[in-house]
Amino acid sequence: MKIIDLRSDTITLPTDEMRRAMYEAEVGDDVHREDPTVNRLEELAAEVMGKEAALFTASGTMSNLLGVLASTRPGDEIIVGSEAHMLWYEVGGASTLGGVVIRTVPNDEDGGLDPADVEKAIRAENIHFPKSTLLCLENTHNRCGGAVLTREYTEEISALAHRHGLLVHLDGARIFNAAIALNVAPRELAAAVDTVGFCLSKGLSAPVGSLFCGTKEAVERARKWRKMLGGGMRQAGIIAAAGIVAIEKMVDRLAEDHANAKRLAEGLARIPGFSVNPGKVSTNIVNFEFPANVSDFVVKIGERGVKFLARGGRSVRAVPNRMVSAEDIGEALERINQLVKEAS
Ligand code: TLP
Repeated sequence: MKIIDLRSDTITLPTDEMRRAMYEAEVGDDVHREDPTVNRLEELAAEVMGKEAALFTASGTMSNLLGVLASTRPGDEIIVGSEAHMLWYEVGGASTLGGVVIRTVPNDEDGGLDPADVEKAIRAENIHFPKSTLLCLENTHNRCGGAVLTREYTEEISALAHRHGLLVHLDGARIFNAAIALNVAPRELAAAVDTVGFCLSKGLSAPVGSLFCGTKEAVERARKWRKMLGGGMRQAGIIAAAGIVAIEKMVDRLAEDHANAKRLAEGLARIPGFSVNPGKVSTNIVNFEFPANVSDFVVKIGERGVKFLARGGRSVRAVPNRMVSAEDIGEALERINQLVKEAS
């Protein structure tokens, strides 16, 4: 039985071309900035995001943490969406290691924040208050089903933050998915923000890594923090080499994942009892609810070789990725149909 793994795009394995590039990578000690492959990856990332500089980091979590550390001081307050990955899944690093207060404003279902809510959350100067110094955005938005933020929206909300003296960090773990969905260059989606992190090891299929991008000054501050966190790596060109292939060769194919996500959502919508809105699926993430009469859906369908991520209650997440073909989506739907028939 073929395993169809839809838990996340993080499960994608490196391509043969990546493995060859890793084998052949020219390397040096990156703490001394002597790894030519890391340097090339960082230059490429800065160029693609339209920023002055970039830093290779271990993970998306580290890039987001560096976004906080590079732009705030302990005791500051950061404004984050109520559904943000930074709030839910990053172990509270911003408050534990950055010493900042995390203030949430509600995310709408399209991953955005109401400018009026953000404005209300920004603190006035008052002896009793922490200082609001950073607004955090997410594009695409993980918990909001891969929703995309447009360039126009990002500009509007960033201008508001800047007017009040805040900096803006964008969790762009899947910014290439947003760029493909909107048919714009990623640098357009990052133009208005001060710092942006993006991942190599999700849909782009590299084995490890993320890039933190911003001004030279912000990236130098982040470089020092990365060292303190134990993230100064030595011959990191071995993994950076795969990242270069990811950026140069793997972006356009994300459209296939988006088409498969749509196909999956449309198929699920036709199965009695499933609740999903295919019209809301714009990238590679599908959030759906399974029928009330199928208990333990994720476990049972997992036993039939289709892996999903349980989100709590009857809510489930699927993330089509390079390891899953259009035929696999059809096969997954067939196995789900069968399970539902047996349950009713
Ligand atoms: N998300 C993972 C899990 O942590 C849930 C996934 O499978 O989707 N920002 C966003 C928007 C993310 O989705 C993720 C990873 C990260 C940051 C963190 O990236 P890593 O896993 O590289 O630390």
